[in-house]
Amino acid sequence: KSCTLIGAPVQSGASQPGCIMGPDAYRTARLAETLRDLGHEVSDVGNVAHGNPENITHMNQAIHDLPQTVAWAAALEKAAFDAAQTSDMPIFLGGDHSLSIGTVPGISRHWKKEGRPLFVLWLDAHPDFHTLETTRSGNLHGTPVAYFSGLPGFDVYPELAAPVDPANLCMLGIRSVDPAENAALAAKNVDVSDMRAIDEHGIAAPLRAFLERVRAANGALHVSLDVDFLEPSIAPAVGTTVPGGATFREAHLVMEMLCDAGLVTSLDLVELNPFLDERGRTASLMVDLCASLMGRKVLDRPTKRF
Ligand code: DIR
Ligand code: MN
Ligand code: MN
Ligand code: MN
Repeated sequence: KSCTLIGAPVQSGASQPGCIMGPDAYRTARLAETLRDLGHEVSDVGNVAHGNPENITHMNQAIHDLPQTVAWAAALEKAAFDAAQTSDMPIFLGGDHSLSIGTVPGISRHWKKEGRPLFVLWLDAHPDFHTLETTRSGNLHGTPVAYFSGLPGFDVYPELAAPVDPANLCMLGIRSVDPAENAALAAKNVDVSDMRAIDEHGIAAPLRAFLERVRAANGALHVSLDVDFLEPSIAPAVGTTVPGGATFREAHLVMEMLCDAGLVTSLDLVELNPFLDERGRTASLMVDLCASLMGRKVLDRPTKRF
């Protein structure tokens, strides 16, 4: 496959700085070389830059860095749309999760043009389903899914060319949900498997059911992988750790099943904060998960070629 690495050093959507270093941490952890060793053609197009932020305000006084986050969204929407024209697999190197305010709408615009519905797999401790009215933290990384799903109240974000149907979402790993998010997820009947459900049924069952829906609809599939999806003891480099996350094997199994399904068309790697890492272990784990998604197998590591 032709993979395009696109750096998105966004940190305006998070509460603490550090995600700005994410793209270079993935490069340092040899993401490009790892994917090339799996037989893929990889180009790293460097980091996206945003234009001048406009003077945008919102009634919700908790919100911080709205102008910069909107400027990132506009730049990343275009970068994502452009990359999707030429690449089999745009991979966005975050950056906090507010980058998906740009990447998912840009990817979705591309697939609308191609006449295929976009599905989104959200691997996260959090549903990121706040509107600008409901966010209490004011951290805009908590808003991308509500926005790109077309919920109202996002007049100051860029207009969506192709909202994602909430019926095309699947969330796995969820274990920290604010009351307003919970109400909105229920109202939209979003497919959420929280950690309690995963404990009981395993992580394969809900993923398999979702992948069958994607395949039946001839859908494209965007995967958004938040570091805090993972158990903090194996992935400490994230500002919003929540205990009880996906284990090493649960996370690799998700990636291996996604690889086998052959449906994934784009990927976000988000919320890595290298300032909080332990000698690059979280960055390396994220690279290894990406490798599993892109074809690395347990039984023939490391260089099976396709
Ligand atoms: C919390 C935490 N729901 C908030 N959100 C996220 O700030 O709105 N943490 N996305 O990663
Ligand atoms: Mn997130
Ligand atoms: Mn999260
Ligand atoms: Mn937050």
